[in-house]
Amino acid sequence: MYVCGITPYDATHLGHAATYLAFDLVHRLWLDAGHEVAFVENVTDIDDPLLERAERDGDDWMVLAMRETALFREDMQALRVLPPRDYVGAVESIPSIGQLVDKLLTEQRAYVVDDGTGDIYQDISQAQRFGYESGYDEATMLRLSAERGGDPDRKGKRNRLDPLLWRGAREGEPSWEGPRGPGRPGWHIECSAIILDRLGDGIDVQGGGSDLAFPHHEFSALHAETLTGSWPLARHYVHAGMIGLAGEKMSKSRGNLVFVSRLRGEGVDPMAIRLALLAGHYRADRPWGPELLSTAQDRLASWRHAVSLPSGPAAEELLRSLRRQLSDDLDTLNALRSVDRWSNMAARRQGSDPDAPSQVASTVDALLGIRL
Ligand code: 5CA
Ligand code: ZN
Repeated sequence: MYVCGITPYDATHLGHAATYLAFDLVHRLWLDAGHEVAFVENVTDIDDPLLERAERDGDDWMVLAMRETALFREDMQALRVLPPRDYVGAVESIPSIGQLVDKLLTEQRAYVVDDGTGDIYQDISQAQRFGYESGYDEATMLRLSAERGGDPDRKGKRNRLDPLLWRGAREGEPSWEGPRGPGRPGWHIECSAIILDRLGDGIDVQGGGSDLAFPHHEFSALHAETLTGSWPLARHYVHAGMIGLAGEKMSKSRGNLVFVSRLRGEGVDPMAIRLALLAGHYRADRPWGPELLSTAQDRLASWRHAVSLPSGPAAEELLRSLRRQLSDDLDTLNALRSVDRWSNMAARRQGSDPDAPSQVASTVDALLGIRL
């Protein structure tokens, strides 16, 4: 499983957290099923938004990236997201990215724009299966490309949607030795390179939020498939819904953010944050609100009370229900209700199994990542 990581120019907000929690449930379910899980995540520690933020705040981009990456890892740990096997940066992957871009150029699948910038693009007109990942039509692709970091109006490209593989060095921007001169990597090839290096082709899950369905996952897949000749890059492209605030997607560019670290700083139990985010279905776009958190706090308190009792109803049936519900497209809504039911019965002193409270606590911890 490969999950697209953060671009570390701002702290982890609840939208990021919700997306990583969804894939953490997949990770936990696979471990529970006895699989050995190869889980890799990147951190986009060089890209336009990071440089823009560093410039705006008079920060060193590298210091900004290191600081926000460290904070993200702390937040994930507090939320009990199991860490990836490999956590890989874009910068450390540059030598490998350079080799891949060189191969695409040599095979004439990519071209250098003829305007002295040194920018390199992949020529999508040669790709047979381009577009299968998102399934969007061309007009939608053009619109989303313009909104999400692409450059459909850039002069000198062969096709408007051609994705940037390598950006030639510009005055005042960091650069590294590259396939045809200095520069820095494009966004999508970063994830293709890390996937191919760490997992190989034919992964089970490529994950991220729904805003990555196009262009990012489409082009990461295209780059990798062109390089290996094997298709598809991932058996499942899995996209989590967007968390919103006051009717808009929570995003760094809109500035309507609720940060995990802020809530933690205010003394909110990270397990309540986790529970609040799991109370919606991972694929649904859904709003964040204070009532979500207070419901989760009450729920956490009643679960904690129930597992502190000397006995309760046998834990086996709850374990079976949780496995079944989570295996059904991560049906967390019903999974949480199952735990509610067990807790209510235990609180009413129904069931006399003295092992049940501790067994339920470990089950809820293992499958839902909630420490009671
Ligand atoms: N570094 C790239 C991926 S290679 C990137 O998209 N970084 S990010 O910091 O912008 O987003 C990190 C993850 O959080 C992505 O999977 C993105 O889809 C997800 N995400 C961003 N905003 C939200 C939101 N409001 N709700 C849910 N998930 C979100
Ligand atoms: Zn990615």
